[in-house]
Amino acid sequence: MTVRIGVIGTGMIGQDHIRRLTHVLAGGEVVAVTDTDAARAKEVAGNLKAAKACGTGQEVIDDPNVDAVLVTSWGPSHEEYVTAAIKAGKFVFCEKPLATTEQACLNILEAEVAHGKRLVQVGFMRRYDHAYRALKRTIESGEIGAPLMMTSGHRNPSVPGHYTSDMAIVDTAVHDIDIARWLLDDEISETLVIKPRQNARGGELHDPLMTILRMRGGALVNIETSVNIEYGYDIRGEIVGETGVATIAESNAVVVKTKGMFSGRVPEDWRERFIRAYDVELQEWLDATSKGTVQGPSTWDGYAATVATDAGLVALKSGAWAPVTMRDKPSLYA
Ligand code: NAD
Ligand code: ISE
Repeated sequence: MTVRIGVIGTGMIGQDHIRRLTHVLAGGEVVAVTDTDAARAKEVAGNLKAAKACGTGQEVIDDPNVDAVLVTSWGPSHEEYVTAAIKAGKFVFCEKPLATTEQACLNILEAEVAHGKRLVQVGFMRRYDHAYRALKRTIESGEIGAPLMMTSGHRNPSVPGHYTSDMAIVDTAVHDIDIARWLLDDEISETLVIKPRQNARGGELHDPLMTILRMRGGALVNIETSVNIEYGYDIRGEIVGETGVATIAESNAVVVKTKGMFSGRVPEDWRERFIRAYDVELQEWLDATSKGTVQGPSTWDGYAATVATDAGLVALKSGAWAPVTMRDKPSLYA
């Protein structure tokens, strides 16, 4: 069965996902798109074989030809579309963050629990990356003993003009928060956000930021968020265990040695670094959707990550540890 997909948001990642759904993956076809920038949606639809440009996200969701919805619009708009897709009983893949506030995530969670069946997958693509999967296998094998500390480096060469210091936590560190929960198989109990000397390239932005998570089991996670580091998109991860250390290797395929030097490529952006992870993520989503199921990161995972980013915003302002307090986990996500 071909899953007919409606895409809400045809910006950078919307277009990248449409490219992979159309030219790389099997079992899906984009049949409708929309964007608040109507000209952009029209242009994207025009480049596809059988897609129409719709005036609104709700129109995409209501379209009887749309089996499943891909939400790739700006974070603050996710709640409206994901909730509407749940109400329509349609599977929905929502790019991270699930929503930008704890309350918005709770509203989605309550809508899905009321529906009684999982419909939502959140775009935490690191869980599909071969290096992170190898790191998880290493932890689970017991080879380095119980994990005690994790370091997560999240470096962007630059960010667009509308990017704010809050986004460094809500939009960027949210990936590290999710991957820490997943790798350590634990929830977060509190968080602290520290401001180092500011990178002059970022103007007023608090950049870099150092976010520390204390997990319920006691492990500490140290997240560096640098969003103006110029040299490339560099994602780093290391776990210190009781008897050993496991580190994500450099992502370049080739190391060049010449004239007394060695070098390798640093990815330009997330599209390059995680290209295969996005492919696996969306292929697995298509396969599950065509069978009427969902398997990837859930609404609960999206909610848990945003509870931590909300606490991170409190900690950024106060300079003190902020508690991360979650509601009980509904049995739907057991
Ligand atoms: P973008 O600014 O390039 O594109 C967003 C698009 O959404 C724009 O075309 C904008 O006009 C449209 N839009 C905004 N509000 C809308 C609304 N209410 N209805 C319909 N369209 C609307 O941004 P982007 O980089 O593509 O990011 C989009 C989402 O994807 C964000 O949630 C972001 O965090 C996420 N993202 C995830 C990854 C990842 O690695 N998983 C990478 C990049 C972006
Ligand atoms: C962007 O939205 C992403 O999700 C990228 O993966 C991340 O590295 C970047 O900082 C975000 O703005």
